[in-house]
Amino acid sequence: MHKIVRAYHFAQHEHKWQKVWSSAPITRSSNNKHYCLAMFPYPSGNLHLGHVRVYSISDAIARYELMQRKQVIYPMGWDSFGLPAENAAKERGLDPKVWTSDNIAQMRNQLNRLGYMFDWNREIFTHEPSYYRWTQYIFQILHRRGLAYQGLGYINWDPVENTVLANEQVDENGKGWRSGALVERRMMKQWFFKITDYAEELLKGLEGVNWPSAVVEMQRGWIGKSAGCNVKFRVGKIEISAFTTKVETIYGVKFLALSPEHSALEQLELTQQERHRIEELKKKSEVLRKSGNFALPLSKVHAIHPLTQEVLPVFVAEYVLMNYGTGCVMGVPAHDARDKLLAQSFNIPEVPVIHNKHLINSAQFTNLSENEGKKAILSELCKTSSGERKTFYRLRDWLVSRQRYWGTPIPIIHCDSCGPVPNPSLPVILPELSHRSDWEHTNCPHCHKPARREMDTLDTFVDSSWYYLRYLDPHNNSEICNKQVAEYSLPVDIYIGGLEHAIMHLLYARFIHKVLRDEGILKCDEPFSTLLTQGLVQGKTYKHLGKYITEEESIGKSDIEISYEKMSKSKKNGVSPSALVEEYGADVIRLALLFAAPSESTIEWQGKLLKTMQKWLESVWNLVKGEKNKNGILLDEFYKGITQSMERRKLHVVIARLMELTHILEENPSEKEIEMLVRMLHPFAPHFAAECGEMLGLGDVRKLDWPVLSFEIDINGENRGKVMVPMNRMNTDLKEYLQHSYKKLLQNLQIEQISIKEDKIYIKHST
Ligand code: ANZ
Ligand code: ZN
Repeated sequence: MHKIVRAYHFAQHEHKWQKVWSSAPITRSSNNKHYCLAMFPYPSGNLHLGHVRVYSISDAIARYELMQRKQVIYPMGWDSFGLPAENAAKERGLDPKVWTSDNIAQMRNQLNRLGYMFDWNREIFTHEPSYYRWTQYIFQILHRRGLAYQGLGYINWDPVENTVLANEQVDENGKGWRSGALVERRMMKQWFFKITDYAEELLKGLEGVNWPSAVVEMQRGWIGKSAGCNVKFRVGKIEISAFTTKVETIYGVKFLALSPEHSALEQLELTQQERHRIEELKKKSEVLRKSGNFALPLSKVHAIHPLTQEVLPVFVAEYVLMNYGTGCVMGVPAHDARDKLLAQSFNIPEVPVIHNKHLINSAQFTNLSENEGKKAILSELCKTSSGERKTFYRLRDWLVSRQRYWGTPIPIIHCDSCGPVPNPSLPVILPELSHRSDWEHTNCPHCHKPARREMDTLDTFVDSSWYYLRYLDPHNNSEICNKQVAEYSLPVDIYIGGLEHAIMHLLYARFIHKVLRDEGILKCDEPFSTLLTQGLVQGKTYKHLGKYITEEESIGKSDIEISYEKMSKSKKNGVSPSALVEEYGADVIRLALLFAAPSESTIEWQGKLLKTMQKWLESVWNLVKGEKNKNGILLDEFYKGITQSMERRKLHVVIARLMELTHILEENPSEKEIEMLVRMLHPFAPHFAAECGEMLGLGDVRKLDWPVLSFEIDINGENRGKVMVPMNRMNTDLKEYLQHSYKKLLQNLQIEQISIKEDKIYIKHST
C-alpha cells in the first residue's frame, strides 16, 4: 500500500476557492441577522496592511457569525469622492472619475485576492449618481427641516493654492499642508448642518452603546457640555455678557476680554489704530490664535463690576473665541492661567478669592464653600438681573460646503427673487469638469427667471454619514432604503474601523441617523451598537543621520535609529500586502495580522510571524491527511472557552487556542476533533479550511456550524442572557446539559418544555 502525499499549495488552492466562492456567494436564511460593517475605504489605488488588518478582523467575525447560523450582512463599497482624486486629476491631466474607477478596480482585485467574503451585490460608490442622489435627498430633508442653512463661516484660505482647506489640512504652525503658506482666515458664505440642535441627544445616546470608553469620552469632549452662567457687565452705554463656569470667582474679576469678532466692538468707542489692529487679528488662523496671547487694551472703554461697581479695563484678546460662550471672558488672574498671563503683561493686580476650597475676599460670601458660594452668588446676580444660568456646548454646526469639484453637488438653485430653492428633481448630476461654467447658469424652478446653481459640493463626511443604510437596499430607485428592510437590519451589530474616525465620522453618522429617524425613515435611535476600533500596523523604521532609509540601506551602516512607526511611503517602512500574498498566501497573512496583537492594539509588524503561521498550517495539513482515531476526545469545555473568546472578539486568543488544540491532536489524532479544528479555522484561514474540509468530506465549510452554538435563553417569556451549547449536545441531551452547565440560571426549575427557534432557546417551567 502506498500513500498519496498531497502538499498544500496555497496559490493554487486559494485561487480555486476564490473562484468557487465568487460564483456562489453564501447566505444563510434566518430571521436572525448580523450586520457586520467594516469602514469602507477611500479608493487610493493601493491596499495597505492597515486595510488588510481591518478586513481580516471583519471577515473573521462575519464568517463566525455565519457559522452561528446568522443571516450575515457584510457589504463593501467605496468612499469615492474627495480631494486626492481631484489633485491626481490636476497633476496627471486625468478625469477624476477615470482615476477613481481605475483605483477601485485595482483595490477590488486586491481584496478578492485576500478572499474576503464581502457581498458584492451590495457594492456602492459614493461618486455615482445612484448613490449621491440620496445624499442630495438627505440634504433636502435637512433643508426642509431647517437643519441646513447658509451662513457666514470662517474658512482656512490658502493664498498660494487659492483654495479652502479643512482644519486637518492646516498644520500646528498654521500653514497649508501642500503649499506651506501661512493660512488666512476668511469669512465666506457657507452651508451648515445644524448638528447643535442634537447636541444633548448625541450626548445621551452615548450611554446606550457598546463602544470603547475612549471613543465615548472623545465624543463627550467634542460635544463639550458646560453648565455655568452668563454675567452681565455694563460697558459704556451697553451691556456685555461673559460666560463663566466659575461664577464663585466673581470677586476676583479684574478685567473683561472680548474676542476680536465680538459684535459689541462696533458700538464701543475705539481709536482708528485699535480698529485697525482688530481687523488684523481677525485674519489670523484659529490654530495660531488659540496658542497666542496677544491682547489689545481699549483705551476709551471701561466695564463696571456688577457686584462691587469697580471700574475694570477692557481688552480684545486673541485667546477669546467668538464661537464659544458669548465671546467674552471675565478675567480672573488669580485663578485662570490665561487671564494671569494677560494681567501680568499689563500690571493688573491678582486678588485670590478661593483658598482651601472656600471663598475669601468675597464680601458677604467669604467663608462659604466653593459650591455654596456658586449658588449664593448666582442667586444674588439673578436677583439684580445681572446673571442667568446657561449651558453651552462646544459642538459647532457642521460646515458641509466645499469649494471643490469632485463631490456631491449641493442640490440648490439661487434665484434673485426666490432665494435659495431646492432642485425639484434629483439627482443633480455633477457636470463634466470642462462644462462647469455653462452648467452654473440655469433657471429658477419657481419663477423660471435666470438663476445660478450652487457650485459648492458637499464634504465627503456627508457621503459617508449614511452609507451603512444604502448597503441594505442599494438598488432601490424609489426610496433611500425600504423601511422594513431598514428596521429588520439595523442597528449595525458591529462596526469596525480606525480610531481616526472616533469623533467626526461617527458623530456625523449618528446625527444623520437621528434626523432620518425623526423623518420617519428609521426606527432605532443609534446606528452602531458595538464599535471595534482596530489598532495601527506599524513598520520597523530605520533612520540614518535624521533621514529615513529602507531596511536594505541600513545594512552595514552604524548610527542607525530603529523605531516602529505608522507605515508610510515617506518613512520607507511600508510592507506591500500584494508582495506578501505572493510569497505566503492570503490565509497566512490574515492569521499573522490577527495573531500579532489584540485587535485594538498597535501591531509592530514582524515578518517572522508569517513563517510561524505557515508552519502551523503545515501541521494541521498533516493531521488532516494523516491517520486518525475513531475515538473522540471530550473537549466541550475547551471549545466553549474558545467560543467565549470569539464572542468577545478576542481573535488572537482564539488563534492561540487553536494552535494549542493542534498540539493536543498531534498526540491523539481524533477524527472528530480534527474536523472541529478545521471548522474553527474557517473564519481565520478560509481557503485552507475549505481545502481541508473537502478532503474530510465535510462539504462547504461556510455552511458548517461552529462547534459550540450561542443562544439567547428565554425563560417563561423573559430574556435571561446567553448560553452556549456544544453541537453534539444539541439533539440528545440538551435539557440535561443546560441544567448541568447553567445551574444558577436553571436551578430548581421544573422544566416542562425546551424548544429552539433561530438563535433562541425557549424554556417553559411550572412555578
Ligand atoms: C471665569 C473663570 C475663572 C473661568 C476661573 C475659568 C476659571 P469650559 O469649562 O471649557 O466651558 N471662557 C468662556 N468663554 C470663552 C471664550 N469664548 N473663549 C475662551 N475662553 C472662554 O470653560 C469655561 C471657561 O472658559 C469660562 O469660565 C471662561 O473663563 C472661559 F478661575 O470664567 B471662566
Ligand atoms: Zn425664482
